[in-house]
Amino acid sequence: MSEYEKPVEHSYDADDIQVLEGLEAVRKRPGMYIASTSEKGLHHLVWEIVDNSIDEALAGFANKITIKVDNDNIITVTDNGRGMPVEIHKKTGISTVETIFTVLHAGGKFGGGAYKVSGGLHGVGASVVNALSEWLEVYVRRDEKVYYCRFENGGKIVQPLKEIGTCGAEEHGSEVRFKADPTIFTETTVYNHNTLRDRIRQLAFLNKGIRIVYIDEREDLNNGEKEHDFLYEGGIKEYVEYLNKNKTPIQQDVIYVEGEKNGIQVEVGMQYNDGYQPNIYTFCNNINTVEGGTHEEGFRLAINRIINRYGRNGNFLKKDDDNLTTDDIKEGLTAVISVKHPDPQYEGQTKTKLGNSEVKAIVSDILGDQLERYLMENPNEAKVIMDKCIVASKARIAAKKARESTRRKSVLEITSLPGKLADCSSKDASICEIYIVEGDSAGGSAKMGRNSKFQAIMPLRGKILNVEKARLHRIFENNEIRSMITAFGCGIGEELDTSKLRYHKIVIMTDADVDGSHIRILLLTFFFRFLRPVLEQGYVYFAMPPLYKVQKGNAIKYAYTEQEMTDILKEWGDAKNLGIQRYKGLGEMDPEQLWETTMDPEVRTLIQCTVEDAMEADQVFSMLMGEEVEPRRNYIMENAQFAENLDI
Ligand code: 0RA
Repeated sequence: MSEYEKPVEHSYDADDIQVLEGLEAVRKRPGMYIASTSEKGLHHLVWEIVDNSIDEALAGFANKITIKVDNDNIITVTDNGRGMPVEIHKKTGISTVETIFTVLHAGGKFGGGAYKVSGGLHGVGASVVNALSEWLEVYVRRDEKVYYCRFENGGKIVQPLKEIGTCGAEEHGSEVRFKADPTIFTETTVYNHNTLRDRIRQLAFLNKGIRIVYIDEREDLNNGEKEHDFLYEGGIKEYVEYLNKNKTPIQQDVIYVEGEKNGIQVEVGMQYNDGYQPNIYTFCNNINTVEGGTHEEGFRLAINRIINRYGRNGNFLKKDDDNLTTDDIKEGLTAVISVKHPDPQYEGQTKTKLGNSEVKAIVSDILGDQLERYLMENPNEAKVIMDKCIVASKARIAAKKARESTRRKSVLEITSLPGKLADCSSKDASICEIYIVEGDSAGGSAKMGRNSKFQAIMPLRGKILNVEKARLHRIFENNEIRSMITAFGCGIGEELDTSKLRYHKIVIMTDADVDGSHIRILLLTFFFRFLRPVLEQGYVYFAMPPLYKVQKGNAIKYAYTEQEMTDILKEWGDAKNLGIQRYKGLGEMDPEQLWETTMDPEVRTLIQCTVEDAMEADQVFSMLMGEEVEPRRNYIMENAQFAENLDI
């Protein structure tokens, strides 16, 4: 029961006081009503007001909403709906407009008409915004009249609703202007342009046919984007196209499904791209339900049932084949699932998991029927989808087999270690090191020069697999990668267990040249994607081989950087009687030199690799493999030699 419905035992004045106490409670504990009083909560205010206009539009009375932020960070939200009701409200004795902005939870259910679709999660009502504003004004255009009221200081009425003029009959609608109270929002009262823009765009996708205009007058903050005009007649069909914009769809069109049952509206858009990641977003009443819930369950149920049934009937799946798993079906699938529910129940850690149990069957039935019909009516598209899912399932099965064969079963099975690995004799991981060495000849020197008690050597040959482009099972098929995984002994991905790691130092030893650094990028990318905890826990290092050897008589010095070289030359004077050798690669060093310069723990320098290093490598990689042509071309021009070795 909302507060204004409580039995009225007091006089009109007492009611008035009760209203003020309500808003005062909001100011005392804003955290109970909005997300926070930080930047997030500030933006929350905007969504509270916008939600009301979206409800008016969803009820069929408005088709345009404008959201403006001006130089003083004043927000103005305008719609072309019926205009908020201006007559005296029976229960409060004041105008309905004022009631909306002063009585907690009074948003919506007045006339008992349409339910409140929008918001819901934080649908605490416009009164909360008023309570947390320095001032707030409302203009109503209705029946050819313009009405106005104003509140200050956290919702205290300073101008009760009054008629201030006339307007054309077609100029109906509501306008709310407010300035967030800086004594409440102490961190900031400055809105983030991109936050507003992205959510407004999303609202336009989720509510097809509603035109939402976003105006940001703040020249220094608006990225040069003063105005956005969002209108998507296709709704989430266009949302899915937008999400797949930088990808390569393998289907002509987005599969779009909509339906309604028991007052619950369901909309689903889906389209496959040639990638491997699923991109599935779910919403209830325009809220992104990031924890999923019953609508997502219904979606999974439907795609699983229908794709497998179609696969069997169409003989894509043979008699002995297992069913496709949901993961097989989701590979490369971009989908948006949106439901609108009159009484949503949210669960989960962050209250973003839809809990209403009836939704599961409703989504499953509506999507199932229409998806099946789509596949029947579009056999070419259906074939593309089936082929994609079947390839995914084959890859999954192959990857599982490969994982099983690379998994170190027990210490006794030492014979299964890769042939090219020269293992160390110690089994104490805390002192063991493995050198990943570029090239066979350097590998040979390292094997001879090492201390075989605790140093293992693993030479890498030839082109290393490009993990970004390769599908999972291709990664496991690659010999260099398999050898590394087997040697490390800790498994990878979900099954990774660093307590099983056989070496507490994994040392990447490459030439100090461009190719060497590129091999490092490839290795780091692989570690970043599949062995991240190993990186995070500090087990990965770079060896630092010298650039120069300088000899004067019997004395030898090594220079590891150009600066060190300059220093040595300064110290030893004229170069005429110095023997200077510039190392072009590790292979030029004999075993003793390699030991005494790069591998001997007493003198060597190891650089511990950080996750940031790996992240950067990963980004270079993504850039090389990604869609953007320009940066890739520049990079290839600058690194032509390396690029030849990469199949991009
Ligand atoms: C007429 C009746 C009701 C609300 C509105 C108009 C209305 C409210 C807002 C809020 C922002 N813009 C608006 N435009 C119109 C009451 C609705 C009900 O009780 O269901």
